[in-house]
Amino acid sequence: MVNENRTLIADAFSKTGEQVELCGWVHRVRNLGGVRFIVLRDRSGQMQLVSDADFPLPVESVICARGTVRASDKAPGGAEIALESYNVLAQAAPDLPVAVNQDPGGLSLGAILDNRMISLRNPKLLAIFRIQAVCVQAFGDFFRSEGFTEIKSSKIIGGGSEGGTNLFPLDYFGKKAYLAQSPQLYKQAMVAAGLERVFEIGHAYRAEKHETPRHINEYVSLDVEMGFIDSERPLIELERRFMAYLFETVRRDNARELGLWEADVPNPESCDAIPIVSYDEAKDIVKKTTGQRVMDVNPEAERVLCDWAQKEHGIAMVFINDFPRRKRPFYAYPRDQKTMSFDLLFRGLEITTGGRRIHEYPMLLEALPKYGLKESDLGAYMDIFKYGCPPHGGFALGLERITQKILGLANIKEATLFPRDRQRVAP
Ligand code: AMO
Repeated sequence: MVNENRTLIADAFSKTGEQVELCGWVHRVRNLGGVRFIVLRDRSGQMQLVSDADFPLPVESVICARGTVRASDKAPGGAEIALESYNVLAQAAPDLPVAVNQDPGGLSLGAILDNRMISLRNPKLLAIFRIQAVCVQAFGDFFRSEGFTEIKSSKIIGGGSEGGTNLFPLDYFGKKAYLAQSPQLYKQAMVAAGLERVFEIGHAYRAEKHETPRHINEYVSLDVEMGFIDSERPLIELERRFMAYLFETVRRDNARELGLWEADVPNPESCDAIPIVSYDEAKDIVKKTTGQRVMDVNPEAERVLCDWAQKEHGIAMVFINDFPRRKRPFYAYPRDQKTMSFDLLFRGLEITTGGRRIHEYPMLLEALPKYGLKESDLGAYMDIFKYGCPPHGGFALGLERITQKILGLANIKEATLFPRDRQRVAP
């Protein structure tokens, strides 16, 4: 029987002199001069159990342990348990494929991902996903408080939403379907349906063949869309406030996890100082800083721009707006030869794309051929505009990229529970 009233390890530290029952995983076992020091781990923390008796269980076995809490200067956290008895809920095999009680810095990414089911038990690796969970929560809380309604749109779609490439085809009862590249068209539909402000947290699929530290084939897209705006500026200001809220929340709720990684988020107040530069200005800044002319804001340019922003504005983040039409999908709202669209870079990486969308039916009809599209390619999407849609826009953040950059992880796959790449569909 499992005692449902067991004490959580984090709470046990303040129960000196009391008898407690803790349940968790055997994290480490040491035998020093006949005394066994067993570190037990649960979701709230770790605690040392001390026993004179033999302790034959392999690490990662799951037990419930009973004993008295006593203060000890030598024990981590200042208290330990004098182990009196325990029962075994599950005995682990002795050949653990990767160590989970050491700094994962010694493991290759391949070893971490090949043994994902076990490597996730490493408290430092698990901490990544505690931070990620707080990011998801902060996103929902912030946008709900701003009057946005959460939606869940289908991930099986009949055609592309971000252009025809990078689509995963699917045999759908003998018909061709695809995995959604983004909820783009659906979030616009829900603004027009009358919700005005919507957000979605869901997977997006990109059949990108390249192998980079910033791409995965399945990622979590944090999407926002809102009506009654007439440029990208209100979206930028909304995202600026969201980023400040996110950093404040992570700093408050993830102090322990940030500590494990020796990482920190930018000062929330400094989000007010994130500069907004146009696409052309961004390229000029790169040229001035490096002496090199760039044709595009490529990954190297993104790093240069964030270093520049850190130096000039005190925060390694930059909004870039005014992207040329050829760089943006058909739905981007034009401003001369440019578009009312933007990206947000954070610590050298694009984490957001957004902008105002074309909402006028005639303008959309005119734009489609420029992107090699016909009205019939978009099917029911066109009804959104044919029958009255407010001016609107939105943006999307990549959850894994935010997590990666908060923690300074070298590869986005480290910030993905079960990453999907060209080689990897399991575990
Ligand atoms: P975009 O395609 O730029 O825009 O994607 C938005 C954000 O999603 C993340 N992202 C990815 N993360 C990991 N691996 C990938 N392969 C990947 N692709 C994208 C990035 C990126 O900034 N519909 C528009 C958004 C909008 O305008 O609202 C879109 O999907 O963080």
